[in-house]
Amino acid sequence: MTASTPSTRPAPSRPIRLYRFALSGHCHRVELMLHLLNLPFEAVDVDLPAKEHLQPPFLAINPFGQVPAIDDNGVILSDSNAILVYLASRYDPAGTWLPRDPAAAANVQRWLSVAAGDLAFGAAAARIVVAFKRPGDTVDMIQRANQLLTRMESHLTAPGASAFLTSATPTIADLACYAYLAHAPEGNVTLEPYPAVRAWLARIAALPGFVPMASLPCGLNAAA
Ligand SMILES: N[C@@H](CCC(=O)N[C@@H](CS)C(=O)NCC(=O)O)C(=O)O
Repeated sequence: MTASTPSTRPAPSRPIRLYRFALSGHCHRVELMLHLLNLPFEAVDVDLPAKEHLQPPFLAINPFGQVPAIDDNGVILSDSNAILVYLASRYDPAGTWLPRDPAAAANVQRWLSVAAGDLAFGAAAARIVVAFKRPGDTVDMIQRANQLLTRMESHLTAPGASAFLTSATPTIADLACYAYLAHAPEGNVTLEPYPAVRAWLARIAALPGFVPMASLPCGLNAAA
């Protein structure tokens, strides 16, 4: 491409179908990526309380019976982090959201693993118990969430720390970690002791095209 060639970004030939549950942080990270990349999509709400995700039509899309999943003109994918990798690789050829440099890509992957590990079993799990009245003892979950938040606070305030988790510009690592931390108070996890984490969350929320996940009036967000 020469300097005079207009830059063209690949676009789907038809809107991407996103199977989601609107109160799921796993789904939110995918929906956020679609918005930030300005990709056309249609949301298909899967009724988790009615167990629609365990019925044959949805199991044909994701045999694991979980949202999110996408159908991009016949490319059917599930697992939120895998979908983020796909969308960034397919529709962001500049590599802004998923760098190609080996070390930079590995640093992004490291945070995707955090999102699927400490975050999922900590803050996200506590929110599920509190918000959706699932059985479970939140003590260990909240402790795990605070351990992660303490580590993130150190990471974001270390000498030479960047504005986002892995670089000066946001990547899919930031999107994967955003929703369940922004909504951690709904699971009785306070963000009060973590000013750098709160500032990082605010930087993500200020990105052009950002869309929030709906807040739930539970946990620390419950009306006093
Ligand atoms: N590893 C999966 C986890 C997705 C997940 O846990 N989805 C939840 C909603 S937040 C779900 O579909 N739960 C239904 C179930 O597991 O029965 C991902 O990253 O997409």
